[in-house]
Amino acid sequence: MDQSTFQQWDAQVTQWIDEARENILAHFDEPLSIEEKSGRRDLVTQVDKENEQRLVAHIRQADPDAQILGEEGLGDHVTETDGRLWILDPLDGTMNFIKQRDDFAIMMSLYIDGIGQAAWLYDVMGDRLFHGAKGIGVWLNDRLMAPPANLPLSEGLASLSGPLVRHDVDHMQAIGAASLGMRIIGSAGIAFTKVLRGQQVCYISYLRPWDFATGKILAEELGLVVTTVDGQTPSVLSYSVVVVATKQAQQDIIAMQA
Ligand code: 2AM
Ligand code: CA
Ligand code: CA
Ligand code: CA
Repeated sequence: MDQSTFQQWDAQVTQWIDEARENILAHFDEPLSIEEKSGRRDLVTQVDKENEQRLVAHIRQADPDAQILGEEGLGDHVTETDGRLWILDPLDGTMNFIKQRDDFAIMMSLYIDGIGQAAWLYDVMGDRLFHGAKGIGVWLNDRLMAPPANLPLSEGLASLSGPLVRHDVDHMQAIGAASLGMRIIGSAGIAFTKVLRGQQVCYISYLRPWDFATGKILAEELGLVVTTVDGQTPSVLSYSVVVVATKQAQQDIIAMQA
């Protein structure tokens, strides 16, 4: 994608995200309608669904030939990545939204023939939009971001996920112990932003496509690496343990795998 194509999409998508933010804020003081998906920690509200419905409608109008993969299933049933594919998470960190009204994000990105092209990751309460395109750069709001320092695990904070810590406690404890400290944020999107900004050297979590597709484009553009825990390229259509990290921290984490 060339710079002017990115700028055209950026202007449109930024408006859609603003509208999604307004919708979230409009529900702040009302009781939410909350449903369980796979269990008591996996929740969805009417706000997740409304946001997805609106974002899908905008994409359909602006890019009618594209496929759409959205968490709440209001897009398409996507089985291959050929052609244009939008991947979106209309509200990432639903539990944080419900319990904290803080630390949640909106994420969307465009893939073409399986290759990430452009991405928008919005930290709603921090009012920080991380946006950029492959080969063009990443901006935090209107400021061009520099690649974060390539620190090893021993010199940074490690962001982990609650489910991984519960299910793979020894391995996660070892990674945490090798770092300067563990953090659990509860939103994949917000955790990605910490690594993009150089505040944390890695984030490790079980992630679905909409949880990492957007952050992956931004991270790689800033010289970070996004792999599975054994160093492979994660498929944007499957569920895996994903590591986003500095190059050095990723090597340290893979070495602890055995
Ligand atoms: P979500 O809020 O969009 O569902 C919480 O640890 C983080 O992991 C959030 O970013 C959450 O995204 C994501 N996640 C992925 N799979 C999940 C699941 N089965 N239950 C809860 N959160 C999940
Ligand atoms: Ca969810
Ligand atoms: Ca998510
Ligand atoms: Ca979500």
